[in-house]
This record gives sequence, structure tokens and C-alpha cells, in this order.
Amino acid sequence: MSETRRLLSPDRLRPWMDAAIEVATLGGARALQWWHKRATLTVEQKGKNDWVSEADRDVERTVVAELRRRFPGAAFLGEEGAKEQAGPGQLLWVIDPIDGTTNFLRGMPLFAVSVAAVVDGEPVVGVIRLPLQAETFAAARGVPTTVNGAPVSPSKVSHLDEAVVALGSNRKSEPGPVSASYARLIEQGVEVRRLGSACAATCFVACGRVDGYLEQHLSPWDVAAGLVIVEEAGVRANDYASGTWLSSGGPWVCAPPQLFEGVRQAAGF
Ligand code: LIP
Repeated sequence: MSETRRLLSPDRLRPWMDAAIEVATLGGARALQWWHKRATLTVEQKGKNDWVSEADRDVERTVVAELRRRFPGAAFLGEEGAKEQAGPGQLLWVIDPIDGTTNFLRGMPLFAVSVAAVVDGEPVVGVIRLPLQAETFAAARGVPTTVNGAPVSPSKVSHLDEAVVALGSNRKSEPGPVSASYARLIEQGVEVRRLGSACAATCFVACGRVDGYLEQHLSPWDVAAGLVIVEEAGVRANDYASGTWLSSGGPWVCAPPQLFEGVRQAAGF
């Protein structure tokens, strides 16, 4: 652990978390404005079934501008824009302006604004705003996870054949491993959900709405905040934030401790 990271006590991280809560809420309000006029949006294709619109860009600009005003020395990594690198001990904000863009554009009422603080490659603050549900999940290292300020706890389900597990997939991952993990889950009697937002699904693991989440490949902005939110809620996760995760992303799996090994084996990574 770097000296900088060692000095980042919960008391030092709380002001960052409070700022992230305010800014994610601001971003969420902006996203809701676009939600109500999404029929007017021009949609562009970034790749197969991978979409972006002015709404994603506008929310990211809003979130980055406000965080830059409050943290002038920070670096920024966002899905739709900023791709800055942080130096040793430098604060890096990792942002997904609208996670679940396909849901958003198709009118499916589940999407999220995600804001994470990362130091020396380690996520230390995570905030995810679900604007339509008016819910804000927040945590920091040493600061337990809350939703709208209330403590959360993951599920106590202890057998896979009683579990509900969310699964995500996208064109960055080969269909074979995805359908294989799906097959392994349903063979063990698991109820599978496909929610279309990695951030929302990860928050649902933290508060026990689902008993696990897995996706073969996700980008850093899809996971950085959720990783802190689930770990500070007592959920186990794979070693996602290692190596070159900030530039290449990777596989993501998380579940309560009593189910983690079963869900990880079903995921196959
Ligand atoms: C999406 C994730 C989803 C994944 C999609 C995409 P986006 O994030 O939430 O789980 O399957 O490919 O990564 O692009 O809407 O921010």
C-alpha cells in the first residue's frame, strides 16, 4: 500500500464521498431531464449494440466540470470523454455518466450515474445514483455502504438453488463463455436476471436484492464505484482492480461470502 493510500483514512475519504454524492445527484437530475425528452435525442452507434447520445455526453460534461471545480488537481477517466492518466498519489475520478445507455434510450427504467475516486490504481470511494429510483448508494474505504444514508446488507441466501443472480453480457465478450455461465447457473437452479446496467446490478448485490452479479468483460467505469460499494457492504468480489484494469477492463463477479465460490465457478473466471 502506498504511503498516500495509507494516509487516506475514512475521515479523509468522507469529504470526497460527500462531494461525489452531491455531484452524482446533480448528474442524475441532468439525466432525468434528458430521460423525459429522450425521443428528441440523436443516437450514434459506437459499436454493435453499443450506443451513445448527447445525453451521455452532457451528463459527463456536467459531472466532470463540477468535480474539476471542487478538485482542481484531480485527473479524470470517463466513458464518453476524458481519458487522463493519474500520477502516483494523484486523485483520479472515474465516471460513467449513464450506465445502462441501451435501457435509457429504449425507455427501460433502470440506469445509473457512477462516480468513483481512485488513488494509485485502487478504488477508494464509490457512489452510484439511480435517478428514477431516487436512490444513492455510497461507500468509501472504512466507511460502510449506505443507500440514501441508511445502512445496507447483502442477502443471507446460502444455496444456489434458492439464489437470484444477475448476469450481464456485451459484444466485448465471446458468446460461448456467456451462454456457458448462464447454463451453469440455471443447471444449479439459479433464477437469472439480465438487468442491462452493471452499476445497478452491482448495487442490488450490496443490498440483497440479488445474490450475485457476473459479466465476462466490463470497462473500468462500469465497475470502479460498485466495487467499493459491494466490498464495504461485506460482499466478496474478484480481483478486478488489478494490473491494467484502468485501460483494459476485465471480468467482474461479486456475491455474498457464502455464495461467492459457487457464483464464481458458474462464471468460469
Ligand atoms: C453497459 C453495462 C452493461 C453491459 C453493457 C455496457 P453502458 O454500460 O451496464 O452491463 O452489458 O455492455 O457496458 O455502456 O450502458 O455504460
